[in-house]
Amino acid sequence: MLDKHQIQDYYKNGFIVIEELLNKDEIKKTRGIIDQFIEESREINESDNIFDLEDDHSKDNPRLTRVKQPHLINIHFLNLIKNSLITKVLKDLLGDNIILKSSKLNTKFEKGGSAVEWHQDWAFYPHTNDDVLAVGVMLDDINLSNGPLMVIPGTHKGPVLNHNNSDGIFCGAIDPKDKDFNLNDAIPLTGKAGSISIHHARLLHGSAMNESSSKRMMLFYELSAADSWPLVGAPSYMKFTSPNDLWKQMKSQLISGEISTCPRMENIPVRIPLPPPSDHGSIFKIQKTGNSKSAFM
Ligand SMILES: O=C(O)CCC(=O)C(=O)O
Repeated sequence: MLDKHQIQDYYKNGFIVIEELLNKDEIKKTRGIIDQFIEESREINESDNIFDLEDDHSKDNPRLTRVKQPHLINIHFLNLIKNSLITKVLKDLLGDNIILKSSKLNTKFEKGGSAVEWHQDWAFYPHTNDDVLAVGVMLDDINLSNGPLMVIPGTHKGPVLNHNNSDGIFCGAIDPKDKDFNLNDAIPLTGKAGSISIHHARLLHGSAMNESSSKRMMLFYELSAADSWPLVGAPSYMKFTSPNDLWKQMKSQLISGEISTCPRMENIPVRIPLPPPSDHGSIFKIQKTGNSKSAFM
Protein backbone atom coordinates (compact mmCIF):
# COMPACT_ATOMS: atom_id res chain seq x y z
CA MET A 1 0.00 0.00 0.00
CA LEU A 2 2.70 2.47 1.04
CA ASP A 3 5.65 2.95 -1.26
CA LYS A 4 9.27 2.63 -0.16
CA HIS A 5 9.65 6.41 0.27
CA GLN A 6 6.60 6.74 2.50
CA ILE A 7 7.85 3.96 4.75
CA GLN A 8 11.31 5.56 4.90
CA ASP A 9 9.70 8.92 5.70
CA TYR A 10 7.78 7.40 8.59
CA TYR A 11 10.91 5.87 10.09
CA LYS A 12 12.98 9.02 9.54
CA ASN A 13 10.48 11.69 10.59
CA GLY A 14 8.12 9.71 12.82
CA PHE A 15 4.95 10.59 10.88
CA ILE A 16 3.26 10.50 7.50
CA VAL A 17 0.08 11.94 6.03
CA ILE A 18 -1.85 9.97 3.44
CA GLU A 19 -4.23 12.17 1.46
CA GLU A 20 -7.88 11.14 1.08
CA LEU A 21 -7.39 7.46 1.95
CA LEU A 22 -10.99 6.98 3.06
CA ASN A 23 -13.83 7.55 0.65
CA LYS A 24 -16.72 9.98 1.01
CA ASP A 25 -19.22 7.25 2.06
CA GLU A 26 -16.97 6.09 4.89
CA ILE A 27 -16.61 9.65 6.14
CA LYS A 28 -20.34 10.40 5.77
CA LYS A 29 -21.33 7.28 7.74
CA THR A 30 -18.82 8.08 10.47
CA ARG A 31 -20.01 11.68 10.73
CA GLY A 32 -23.64 10.47 10.94
CA ILE A 33 -22.87 8.32 13.97
CA ILE A 34 -20.94 11.16 15.59
CA ASP A 35 -23.92 13.46 15.10
CA GLN A 36 -25.96 10.95 17.11
CA PHE A 37 -23.34 11.04 19.89
CA ILE A 38 -23.59 14.82 19.96
CA GLU A 39 -27.39 14.60 20.22
CA GLU A 40 -27.08 12.15 23.15
CA SER A 41 -24.68 14.47 24.94
CA ARG A 42 -27.48 17.04 25.33
CA GLU A 43 -28.76 14.93 28.22
CA ILE A 44 -25.65 15.20 30.37
CA ASN A 45 -24.12 18.17 32.12
CA GLU A 46 -20.86 16.71 33.44
CA SER A 47 -18.03 14.82 31.74
CA ASP A 48 -18.40 11.07 32.22
CA ASN A 49 -16.94 7.75 30.99
CA ILE A 50 -18.00 8.50 27.43
CA PHE A 51 -18.00 12.26 26.94
CA ASP A 52 -15.62 15.05 27.89
CA LEU A 53 -17.56 18.30 27.78
CA GLU A 54 -16.38 21.82 27.06
CA ASP A 55 -17.06 24.31 29.88
CA ASP A 56 -19.81 25.99 27.85
CA HIS A 57 -21.66 22.75 26.99
CA SER A 58 -25.42 22.90 27.49
CA LYS A 59 -28.56 21.08 26.37
CA ASP A 60 -29.27 23.81 23.82
CA ASN A 61 -25.69 24.14 22.64
CA PRO A 62 -23.93 20.76 22.96
CA ARG A 63 -20.15 21.15 22.88
CA LEU A 64 -17.91 18.15 23.35
CA THR A 65 -14.16 17.95 23.77
CA ARG A 66 -13.96 14.22 23.27
CA VAL A 67 -15.87 10.97 22.86
CA LYS A 68 -13.91 8.23 24.66
CA GLN A 69 -13.36 4.78 23.17
CA PRO A 70 -15.89 5.13 20.30
CA HIS A 71 -15.00 1.58 19.14
CA LEU A 72 -16.57 0.28 22.35
CA ILE A 73 -19.77 2.24 21.71
CA ASN A 74 -20.41 1.53 18.04
CA ILE A 75 -18.95 -1.34 16.02
CA HIS A 76 -18.56 0.98 13.02
CA PHE A 77 -15.43 2.47 14.58
CA LEU A 78 -13.82 -0.95 14.90
CA ASN A 79 -14.82 -1.86 11.36
CA LEU A 80 -13.39 1.37 10.03
CA ILE A 81 -9.90 0.51 11.25
CA LYS A 82 -10.23 -3.23 10.56
CA ASN A 83 -11.80 -3.29 7.11
CA SER A 84 -10.55 -0.23 5.29
CA LEU A 85 -7.39 0.82 3.50
CA ILE A 86 -6.05 1.93 6.89
CA THR A 87 -5.43 -1.74 7.75
CA LYS A 88 -3.20 -2.13 4.70
CA VAL A 89 -1.21 0.96 5.62
CA LEU A 90 -0.76 -0.33 9.17
CA LYS A 91 0.55 -3.69 7.95
CA ASP A 92 3.30 -1.87 6.08
CA LEU A 93 4.39 -0.16 9.30
CA LEU A 94 3.64 -2.71 12.05
CA GLY A 95 3.70 -6.09 10.31
CA ASP A 96 0.85 -8.58 10.16
CA ASN A 97 0.04 -8.83 13.85
CA ILE A 98 -1.54 -5.61 15.05
CA ILE A 99 -3.61 -4.83 18.09
CA LEU A 100 -5.85 -1.84 18.79
CA LYS A 101 -5.23 -0.39 22.21
CA SER A 102 -7.59 2.52 22.37
CA SER A 103 -9.64 5.01 20.36
CA LYS A 104 -10.85 8.58 20.86
CA LEU A 105 -12.65 11.24 18.94
CA ASN A 106 -11.35 14.75 19.50
CA THR A 107 -14.21 16.96 18.38
CA LYS A 108 -12.60 20.46 18.53
CA PHE A 109 -15.76 22.46 18.08
CA GLU A 110 -15.61 25.81 16.31
CA LYS A 111 -14.65 28.99 18.18
CA GLY A 112 -12.82 27.58 21.14
CA GLY A 113 -12.37 23.80 20.87
CA SER A 114 -9.67 22.77 23.37
CA ALA A 115 -5.93 22.83 22.74
CA VAL A 116 -3.88 19.69 23.38
CA GLU A 117 -0.61 20.64 25.04
CA TRP A 118 2.63 19.24 23.61
CA HIS A 119 3.35 15.68 24.63
CA GLN A 120 4.60 12.28 23.56
CA ASP A 121 1.99 9.50 23.67
CA TRP A 122 4.75 7.22 24.92
CA ALA A 123 4.78 9.16 28.19
CA PHE A 124 1.19 7.95 28.74
CA TYR A 125 1.72 4.36 27.65
CA PRO A 126 5.29 3.09 27.49
CA HIS A 127 5.56 -0.35 25.90
CA THR A 128 8.07 -3.16 25.74
CA ASN A 129 9.04 -2.17 22.19
CA ASP A 130 8.31 0.89 20.13
CA ASP A 131 6.14 -0.51 17.35
CA VAL A 132 3.41 1.72 18.71
CA LEU A 133 1.65 4.51 16.80
CA ALA A 134 -1.49 6.60 16.48
CA VAL A 135 -3.64 6.98 13.39
CA GLY A 136 -5.55 10.26 13.05
CA VAL A 137 -8.53 10.19 10.69
CA MET A 138 -9.49 13.65 9.45
CA LEU A 139 -13.27 13.84 9.45
CA ASP A 140 -13.28 17.48 8.36
CA ASP A 141 -11.01 19.41 6.05
CA ILE A 142 -8.16 20.40 8.35
CA ASN A 143 -6.33 23.64 7.66
CA LEU A 144 -4.05 26.02 9.49
CA SER A 145 -6.92 27.85 11.18
CA ASN A 146 -8.95 25.03 12.75
CA GLY A 147 -6.32 23.64 15.11
CA PRO A 148 -4.39 21.05 13.08
CA LEU A 149 -2.31 18.41 14.77
CA MET A 150 1.30 19.66 14.86
CA VAL A 151 4.37 17.47 15.11
CA ILE A 152 8.12 17.91 15.51
CA PRO A 153 9.85 15.67 12.96
CA GLY A 154 12.48 13.27 14.25
CA THR A 155 11.67 13.64 17.95
CA HIS A 156 10.60 9.97 18.12
CA LYS A 157 14.32 9.21 18.04
CA GLY A 158 15.14 11.53 20.92
CA PRO A 159 14.56 11.33 24.66
CA VAL A 160 11.23 10.87 26.42
CA LEU A 161 10.74 14.32 27.90
CA ASN A 162 9.54 14.94 31.43
CA HIS A 163 5.71 15.09 31.55
CA ASN A 164 5.45 15.74 35.30
CA ASN A 165 4.67 19.14 36.80
CA SER A 166 6.85 21.03 39.28
CA ASP A 167 5.19 19.07 42.14
CA GLY A 168 6.24 15.80 40.48
CA ILE A 169 2.68 14.89 39.41
CA PHE A 170 2.16 13.44 35.93
CA CYS A 171 0.47 16.23 33.95
CA GLY A 172 0.55 14.73 30.45
CA ALA A 173 2.42 17.65 28.87
CA ILE A 174 6.00 18.78 28.56
CA ASP A 175 7.26 22.06 29.92
CA PRO A 176 7.36 24.44 26.90
CA LYS A 177 10.72 25.64 28.28
CA ASP A 178 12.24 22.14 28.10
CA LYS A 179 15.63 22.43 26.38
CA ASP A 180 14.72 19.53 24.05
CA PHE A 181 11.55 21.26 22.80
CA ASN A 182 11.91 23.55 19.75
CA LEU A 183 8.56 24.94 18.72
CA ASN A 184 10.16 26.50 15.63
CA ASP A 185 10.61 22.99 14.21
CA ALA A 186 6.87 22.19 14.42
CA ILE A 187 4.90 21.47 11.29
CA PRO A 188 1.10 21.29 10.93
CA LEU A 189 -0.57 18.20 9.45
CA THR A 190 -3.35 19.44 7.21
CA GLY A 191 -5.50 17.62 4.67
CA LYS A 192 -8.95 17.07 3.26
CA ALA A 193 -11.56 14.99 5.07
CA GLY A 194 -10.73 11.32 4.55
CA SER A 195 -6.98 11.88 4.84
CA ILE A 196 -5.11 10.19 7.66
CA SER A 197 -2.00 11.00 9.64
CA ILE A 198 0.14 8.45 11.42
CA HIS A 199 2.52 9.41 14.20
CA HIS A 200 4.96 7.33 16.18
CA ALA A 201 4.19 7.05 19.90
CA ARG A 202 7.36 8.95 20.85
CA LEU A 203 6.86 11.85 18.42
CA LEU A 204 6.29 15.22 20.10
CA HIS A 205 2.93 16.66 19.09
CA GLY A 206 0.21 19.05 20.18
CA SER A 207 -2.48 21.29 18.75
CA ALA A 208 -3.87 24.76 19.38
CA MET A 209 -7.48 25.77 20.09
CA ASN A 210 -9.84 25.95 17.18
CA GLU A 211 -10.46 29.68 16.69
CA SER A 212 -12.10 29.22 13.29
CA SER A 213 -15.79 28.98 12.51
CA SER A 214 -15.62 25.35 11.34
CA LYS A 215 -15.31 22.17 13.41
CA ARG A 216 -12.16 20.05 13.42
CA MET A 217 -13.20 16.48 14.10
CA MET A 218 -10.38 14.00 14.25
CA LEU A 219 -10.70 10.35 15.19
CA PHE A 220 -7.61 8.77 16.74
CA TYR A 221 -6.74 5.10 17.05
CA GLU A 222 -3.77 3.92 19.12
CA LEU A 223 -2.30 0.66 17.91
CA SER A 224 0.75 -1.50 18.26
CA ALA A 225 2.34 -4.62 16.91
CA ALA A 226 0.69 -7.47 18.82
CA ASP A 227 3.97 -8.29 20.55
CA SER A 228 4.32 -4.81 22.05
CA TRP A 229 2.95 -4.86 25.58
CA PRO A 230 2.10 -1.84 27.70
CA LEU A 231 4.14 -1.54 30.85
CA VAL A 232 2.34 -1.76 34.18
CA GLY A 233 1.77 1.71 35.55
CA ALA A 234 0.48 3.27 32.33
CA PRO A 235 -3.00 4.41 33.47
CA SER A 236 -4.24 4.80 29.87
CA TYR A 237 -4.67 1.03 29.72
CA MET A 238 -5.69 0.40 33.31
CA LYS A 239 -9.37 0.88 32.57
CA PHE A 240 -10.44 -1.26 35.51
CA THR A 241 -7.66 -0.55 37.98
CA SER A 242 -7.16 2.81 39.58
CA PRO A 243 -3.66 4.31 39.26
CA ASN A 244 -4.31 5.85 42.68
CA ASP A 245 -4.59 2.33 44.13
CA LEU A 246 -1.44 1.23 42.31
CA TRP A 247 0.49 4.22 43.61
CA LYS A 248 -0.74 3.61 47.18
CA GLN A 249 0.16 -0.05 46.91
CA MET A 250 3.66 0.70 45.65
CA LYS A 251 4.21 3.14 48.48
CA SER A 252 2.98 0.64 51.08
CA GLN A 253 5.22 -2.12 49.69
CA LEU A 254 8.38 -0.05 49.53
CA ILE A 255 10.96 -1.95 51.56
CA SER A 256 13.85 0.49 51.31
CA GLY A 257 14.76 3.77 49.57
CA GLU A 258 12.48 5.55 47.07
CA ILE A 259 10.01 4.58 44.40
CA SER A 260 11.44 5.05 40.91
CA THR A 261 9.29 6.32 38.06
CA CYS A 262 12.20 5.92 35.62
CA PRO A 263 12.61 2.16 35.17
CA ARG A 264 15.81 0.76 33.74
CA MET A 265 15.31 -0.88 30.39
CA GLU A 266 17.55 -1.72 27.50
CA ASN A 267 17.45 0.30 24.31
CA ILE A 268 14.10 2.06 24.81
CA PRO A 269 13.72 5.26 26.83
CA VAL A 270 10.79 4.94 29.24
CA ARG A 271 9.09 6.96 31.96
CA ILE A 272 6.11 5.74 33.97
CA PRO A 273 3.21 8.26 34.14
CA LEU A 274 2.86 8.33 37.90
CA PRO A 275 1.91 9.70 40.36
CA PRO A 276 -1.41 10.54 38.67
CA PRO A 277 -3.20 13.90 38.76
CA SER A 278 -6.64 14.07 40.41
CA ASP A 279 -8.55 13.33 37.17
CA HIS A 280 -6.91 10.92 34.72
CA GLY A 281 -10.03 10.33 32.59
CA SER A 282 -8.53 11.78 29.40
CA ILE A 283 -5.54 13.82 28.25
CA PHE A 284 -7.66 16.96 28.60
CA LYS A 285 -8.41 16.20 32.25
CA ILE A 286 -4.83 15.11 32.95
CA GLN A 287 -3.39 18.31 31.48
CA LYS A 288 -5.97 20.45 33.30
CA THR A 289 -5.90 18.84 36.74
CA GLY A 290 -2.14 18.24 36.46
CA ASN A 291 -1.70 22.03 35.99
CA SER A 292 0.41 21.60 32.87
CA LYS A 293 2.10 24.67 31.46
CA SER A 294 0.62 25.88 28.17
CA ALA A 295 2.58 26.43 24.99
CA PHE A 296 -0.45 28.06 23.38
CA MET A 297 -0.97 31.17 25.56
O1 LIG B 1 -6.54 16.38 18.76
C1 LIG B 1 -5.35 16.66 18.60
O2 LIG B 1 -5.00 17.54 17.81
C2 LIG B 1 -4.25 15.98 19.35
C3 LIG B 1 -4.68 14.69 19.92
C4 LIG B 1 -3.73 14.07 20.86
O3 LIG B 1 -2.55 14.20 20.75
C5 LIG B 1 -4.27 13.27 21.95
O4 LIG B 1 -5.49 13.26 22.15
O5 LIG B 1 -3.45 12.61 22.64
